[in-house]
Amino acid sequence: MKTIFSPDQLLHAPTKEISDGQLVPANEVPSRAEIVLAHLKKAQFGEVLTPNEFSLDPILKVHDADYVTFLQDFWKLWLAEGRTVEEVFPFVWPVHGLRHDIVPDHIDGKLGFYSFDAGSPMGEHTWVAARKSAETALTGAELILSGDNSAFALCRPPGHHAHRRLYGGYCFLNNAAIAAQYLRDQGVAKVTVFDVDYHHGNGTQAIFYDRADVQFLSIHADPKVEFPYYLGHANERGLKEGAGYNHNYPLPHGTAWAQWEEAMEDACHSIEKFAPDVIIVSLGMDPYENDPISQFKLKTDDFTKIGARIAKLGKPTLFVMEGGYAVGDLGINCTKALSGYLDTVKVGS
Ligand code: SP5
Ligand code: ZN
Repeated sequence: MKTIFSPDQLLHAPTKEISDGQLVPANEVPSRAEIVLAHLKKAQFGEVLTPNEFSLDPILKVHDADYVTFLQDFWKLWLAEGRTVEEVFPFVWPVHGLRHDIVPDHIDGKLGFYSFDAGSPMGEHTWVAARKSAETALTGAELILSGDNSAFALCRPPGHHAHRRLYGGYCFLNNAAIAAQYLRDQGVAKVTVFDVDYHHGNGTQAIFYDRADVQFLSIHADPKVEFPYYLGHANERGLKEGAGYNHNYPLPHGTAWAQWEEAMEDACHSIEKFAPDVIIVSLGMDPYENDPISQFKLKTDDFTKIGARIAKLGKPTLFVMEGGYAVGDLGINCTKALSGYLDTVKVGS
């Protein structure tokens, strides 16, 4: 299995984030990608490619043009306002009852308009890194189109919380959604996005919510008690043509393998019924028992089992990295998921 990664993805390097009422050390840091890369190399997992370059078109198929312009320009606007702080945060949002039809000119107004949390630090190089991260996913999609049975897009920053016109949850561009849409535009009829990150993939869900050509399934901590709080309940099943193509598995804090696996079995049956041409896995390693921001209890070997079960679905599969913050164990957990997949594919073929 080939891995795609660009060192430019390391340029987004936040040092702190706002969480639990205070400034705390950032969780979504460059070393996450470096340790995954180091482990894949150590395991001689396969070739590592740098992403191809793309025009903005495949990104603009998923994200609104004004939002993409904001991501490109916010640093300039920040400096123009005389700000010297290196990390950029919003602090005011257009929630219920406030207007959404006029985008403010001021940087602070724009930051809140285009975000849903204060936990996603941005800086001078965030746009370059986020664009490369999306191109990493797109290159993975190209590998699948050219006949590879699987690929690993080592995306960072992650993507699954980003909506068409909102950043949040450390995510700016929705890498998995951009890859899914690209596959559709290249003639792939049906795509499944299967999200195993600890957090609900609210962005991906929202992007495909009214569509029957992209199925979305997510196993995650119950939003009643976990970020992103306002989406990810079991009764969100899709709208219009998309009705029945969205599946959420909210699980309680403390969930360990037996309960997680039960949800995965149900999800896999829905995937089999949908019969996609390609599966995109939003691969978050944060269901891990030692993850600093998660309250699930999966063990390292459980990631092998996740990979193996996905392999049994028997479809071309693009793995797109999402979260996972136990940096010391992230490389091993990610390698386990991918090798669990690959070893099972080999046995089956
Ligand atoms: C891609 C991804 O995994 N994004 C996750 C973003 C989560 N941000 C909110 C974190 C809230 C942490 N609360 C628990 C802190 C334990 N001290
Ligand atoms: Zn997560």
